[in-house]
Amino acid sequence: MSFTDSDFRRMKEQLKRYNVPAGDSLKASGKYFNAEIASEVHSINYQKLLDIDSDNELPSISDLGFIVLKKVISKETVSELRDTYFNLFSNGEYKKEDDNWIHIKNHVDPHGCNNHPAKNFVETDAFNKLAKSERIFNIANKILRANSSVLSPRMIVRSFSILSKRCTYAHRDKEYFKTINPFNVATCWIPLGPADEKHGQLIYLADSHKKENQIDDLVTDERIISKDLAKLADNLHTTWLRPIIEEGDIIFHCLKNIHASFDSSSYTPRLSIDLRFAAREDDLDVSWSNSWRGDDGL
Ligand SMILES: O=C(O)CCC(=O)C(=O)O
Repeated sequence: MSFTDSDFRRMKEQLKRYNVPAGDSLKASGKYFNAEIASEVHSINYQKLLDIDSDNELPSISDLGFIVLKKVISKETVSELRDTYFNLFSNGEYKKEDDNWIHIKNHVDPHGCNNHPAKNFVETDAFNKLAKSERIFNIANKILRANSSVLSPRMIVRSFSILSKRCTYAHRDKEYFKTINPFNVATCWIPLGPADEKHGQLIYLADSHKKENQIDDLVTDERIISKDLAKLADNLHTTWLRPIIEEGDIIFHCLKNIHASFDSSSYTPRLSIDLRFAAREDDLDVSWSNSWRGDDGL
């Protein structure tokens, strides 16, 4: 495939916006903020997790806020899912070059709305095979200390790049997923491909799940907490943590931890899915019983 001169001009213009001044690191909603690399207590190898017998020794997301599971998904599965997703677009929105998908232009419809293909992706066999895989359920059971955890039917897909108009604002999942026992529910975030400091990955506000009452007062009518990540961290006397995620790794986080993404500086899209697992059927949010659509308000 080849790019036109105007493609290159547009890309150069957009990349100029990302000349980060010294001392600053990342940008969210156009504003700079800093994030520390999350320490190793926040990550565990998939096989090691499975080998833990005693509940007391399992990592606890109600204590840690989030945990990265290493080496869960194969490179082939990631690549198959990326191909499945980007091939659903038929008007030149994405192009594959040297085995790498590149975002060329936005779809005419908003993400997952009207004829936007994101909502078809969650119905594909490839998507469902991964979301309902034994490996993911094994992790959910361990994290929730459950024998047979339950997957909420509403499963979300997101794709961000330098062409995205917004990122994910700071929020807690408990504002969206209503359950009688938030500690019996966990979100599983699965990046499909690059998810690092260039691609607007998920970041977590350290220990924010332990400041629940203080944070309850900050939640806006739109259910978000802030678009200004630096100010939020300062006000709560804490820091943003950026987990290191390699291809095949996934994250589980608790519903009370504040998390966000930040502006991508890449044309390679950050594709990801997020699932909700509950320890028991009764812990599910019944308003999440339908298939995801972009206009669900999430
Ligand atoms: O992928 C994102 O940017 C947001 C995901 C999220 O907020 C979640 O999984 O709870």
